Amino acid sequence: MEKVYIGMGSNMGDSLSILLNCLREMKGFLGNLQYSSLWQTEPQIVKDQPFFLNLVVKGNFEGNPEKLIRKLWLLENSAGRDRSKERRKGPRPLDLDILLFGEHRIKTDILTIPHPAMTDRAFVLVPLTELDQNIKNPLNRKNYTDYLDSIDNQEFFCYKKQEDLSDLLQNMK
Ligand code: PH2
Ligand code: MG
Ligand code: MG
Repeated sequence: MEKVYIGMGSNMGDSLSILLNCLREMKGFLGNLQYSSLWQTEPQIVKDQPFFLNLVVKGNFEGNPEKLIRKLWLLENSAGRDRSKERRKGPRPLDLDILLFGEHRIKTDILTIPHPAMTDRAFVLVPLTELDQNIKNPLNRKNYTDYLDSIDNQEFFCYKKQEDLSDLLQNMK
């Protein structure tokens, strides 16, 4: 069993419902699921697209990283994502990225873990460090909170606090 961190994002369709549904589904294969607050974040890389909703979850996963990414792809698909029709780094109804898989360093055709871009993205680092102040980059032992200092301005706002998300999830049952 490994402790995994997954970045979640959406900026197409009813993003809040899509993310809540996805959280509910992930409880089926991630033990002791915990999540950050939900943040509204300025689009990065491709700037001319709507703001995103982003959060980070952590949980315990039984199986290898390929098994996990295949489960995440199924969830992306069921939220209406069609990679063949979308712009690279552009709008998407659901994006699920494995950020960390225990302390493993992984490079295969389909996966690079730790996620190579996470260290310069406030929309990942803010929710990640909200969940855990003390996690370190397995590549260099640097604490992820330290990367936040060197990030230039990226606008983001708290959209739902952790406790409000948990109320919303409770009410779905
Ligand atoms: N995802 C992207 C590109 N840009 N910007 C924000 N704020 N949040 C994202 O999740 C995001 C992005 C491609 O995956
Ligand atoms: Mg992504
Ligand atoms: Mg992705």
